Amino acid sequence: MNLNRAVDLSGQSWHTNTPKMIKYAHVQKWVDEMAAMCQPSDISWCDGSEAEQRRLTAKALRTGELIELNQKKLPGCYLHRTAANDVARSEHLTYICTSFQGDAGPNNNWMSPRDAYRKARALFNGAMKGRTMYVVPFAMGPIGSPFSKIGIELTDSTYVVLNMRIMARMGETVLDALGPQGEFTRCLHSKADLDMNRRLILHFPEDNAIWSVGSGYGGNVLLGKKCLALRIASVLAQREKWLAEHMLILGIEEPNGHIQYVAAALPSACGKTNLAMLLPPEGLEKKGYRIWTVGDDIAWMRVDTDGRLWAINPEMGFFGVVPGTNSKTNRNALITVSRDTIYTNVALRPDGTVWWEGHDDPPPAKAIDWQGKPWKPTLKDPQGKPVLSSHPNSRFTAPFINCPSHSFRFEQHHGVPISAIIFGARRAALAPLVYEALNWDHGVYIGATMASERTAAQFGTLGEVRRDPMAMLPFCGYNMADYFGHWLDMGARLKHQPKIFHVNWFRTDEQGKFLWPGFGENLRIVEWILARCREEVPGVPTPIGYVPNPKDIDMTGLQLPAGAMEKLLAVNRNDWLAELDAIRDFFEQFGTRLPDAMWQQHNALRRRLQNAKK
Ligand code: GTP
Ligand code: SPV
Ligand code: MN
Repeated sequence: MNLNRAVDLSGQSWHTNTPKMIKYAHVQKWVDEMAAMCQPSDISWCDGSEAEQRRLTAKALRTGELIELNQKKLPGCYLHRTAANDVARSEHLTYICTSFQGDAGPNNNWMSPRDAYRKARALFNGAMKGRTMYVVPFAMGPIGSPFSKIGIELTDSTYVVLNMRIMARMGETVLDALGPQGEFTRCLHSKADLDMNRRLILHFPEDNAIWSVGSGYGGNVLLGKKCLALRIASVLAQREKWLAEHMLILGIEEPNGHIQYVAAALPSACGKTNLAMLLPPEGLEKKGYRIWTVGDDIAWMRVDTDGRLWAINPEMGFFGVVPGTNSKTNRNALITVSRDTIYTNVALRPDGTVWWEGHDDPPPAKAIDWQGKPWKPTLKDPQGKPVLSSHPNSRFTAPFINCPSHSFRFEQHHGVPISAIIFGARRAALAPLVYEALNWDHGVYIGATMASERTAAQFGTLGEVRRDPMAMLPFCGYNMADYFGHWLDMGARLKHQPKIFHVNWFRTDEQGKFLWPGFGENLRIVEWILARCREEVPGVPTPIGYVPNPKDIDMTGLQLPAGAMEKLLAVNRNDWLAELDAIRDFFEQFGTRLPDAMWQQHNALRRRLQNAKK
C-alpha cells in the first residue's frame, strides 16, 4: 500500500492510502478539518473498485461487523447485526438545523446551527480514535444527469461503506465528475460508541451538510438516502423548483406494449418495495401486463420542456424490509436478495442461510436470532408471546440490477414520464381502497392530509395513527406549510398534470382481517387508475373524490367474500367529518404560513360531506 503522510490540524498524524484520489483542495481541506476533530488512526479514500470491496469485506469479517453466509447458496451475501437499541430511524434524535425555527416548521425537530455544531462536536471529538476514516464520494442519480447531486460521506463504519457501494454510485468516477469547484453535500458519520443517549442526526440545509453520530442503522447512517436524497434534497428542490419525494416509481407495460409510469408515496413499511416489484396476478398476466421497477423508495421529479413530470430514482440499490418477503408476496424481491446482499438483523440458520418471519420455509428447529442468541420456534417472552427470530424492521441491502423486473430506463438521465401520482396509507378504517382527486389542488390536499398507522420502521407505538403528509413527515427538510405551497406551485407549472389518487391496501373487516388481498392483486387497482388517466371509464363521484364502479375493476381469477368490495369502497360521512376535525388541528399548527388553498380545499370537502348528508 502506498502510504502518504497528510497534514494534521490537531498535531496528530495519520496516513492516507490512495493519494491519487486527492484531487481537489476544497475536498481535502474539509476532510482535514473533520479528521482533526474525529482523530482517526488513518484515512482511506474509497475508489469504488472491486478490489476495495474484497478488502473491506475481509476486514468486516475479521472485526465481526459482517458474518459470512453460505456462499454456495447465497453467493456474495453477508449478515450484519446492529445494537439492540439501534434498529430503526431515530426520529426523535433527528434535527433540521436552520437559523430560524420557522424554516424547519412544526413538522421537524429544530436546533440552531450553532447549538447543533457545538453539541455534535463534543460527540465527534476523538470519536474515530483507533479506527479508519473512510472518504466515500457518491452520486445520487446518474452521473452527468441534470437531476444528480454529489455527496461525500466520511465514516468510521466498514458496514456503511459496503452499503453505500450498493445504494449509490460510489468512488473515483464521482470525484472526477465533481470538479475542482464542484458543490457537494458534506456528510459526516461516526458510530462513536453507538450510545442512544449520545446519538444525533443533524441536517444543515444552509451549509449543505449532514452530521450523524452514535448510530449504525441504515436510515440514520447511509447519508445519501433519507438525509441527502430527501431532507437536504427537498430543500434544494423547493429552491430549484422540482420535487424530492418518498416515492416508488413503477412502469406498467400494458397489453398494447405501451409503458406507463406511476409514482407512489406510502409511509415507511407500507408497501412501496412490494408495489414497485409486483408480479401481475394470473388474470392480468394473461392479458399481457408486465411490470418494470424504476425505484422503490425515492423519486426526484422535474417538469421537462414538454410540460410533463419526469422522474428518476436517485439510488442504485434497495434497502428493503425483510419480514414478510416470500415467493407469494414478492418473488422479485426474493430473487433480488439471493446474491450480493447484506442482510441486517435477520435470523441465521445452521446451514449458513438466513430466515425470517414470513419466509417460504417453515420455521427452522433452531437458529441464531437477530441479536445473536439461540432461537427456536417455541420460544416465548415473559408475557407468553412468541419471540421473533428477526427484527420486524430487519432489512436487505441489494443491488438494483439484481431485480428481475428492473427497468431498462433506470440509467436514463431524463428519467421516465409520470402519468399518475398515488398517495397511500395504512388505515384499518376510513380510507377506501382507492379514490381519485377532483383536480391537482385537491390531490395536494389529499397528500397533505394523509395519515397512517405507525410501523416498525421508526421508534414509537406501533399502530398509532399519525398524520404523515405525502409520506414525508420524517423526511421533509423544511416547513411543511411551504412544502404544500411548493406542491401547489408545481401543479401550476405542469402543462400535463398527472392525476392524483389515494390507495389503502390495509382496510380491515370487523374481525380485523384485511379486506383486500394486496400485493400482486394491487395491479387491478393500478389498472383502474391508468384507465382513469386515459378517461376510459367513468368514476363514481363521492364527497372525497371519485371511487371506482366495482364493475370497472378487473377481478378475473380473484373472488372476494360477498360485500367485501362495497366495504372496501365505502365512504362513511360521519367518520370523514370526524377526520376533518383532526385535519383542522393538524393544519392549525402551521398558522398563517399554510397556503389558503389548503383551507379552501378543507372547507369545500366539509361542504360536500354536509350536503351529501342531507
Ligand atoms: P420502507 O422501505 O420502510 O420505506 O417501506 P416500504 O414502503 O417499501 O414497505 P414494503 O414494501 O417493504 O412493505 C412493508 C410491509 O408491508 C411488509 O411487511 C409487507 O408484507 C406489507 N405489505 C406490502 N404490500 C402489502 C399489501 O398490498 N397488502 C398487505 N396486507 N400488506 C402489504
Ligand atoms: C424508511 O424507513 O422509510 C426506509 C428505511 O426506507 S430507512 O432508509 O432506514 O429510512
Ligand atoms: Mn422509505
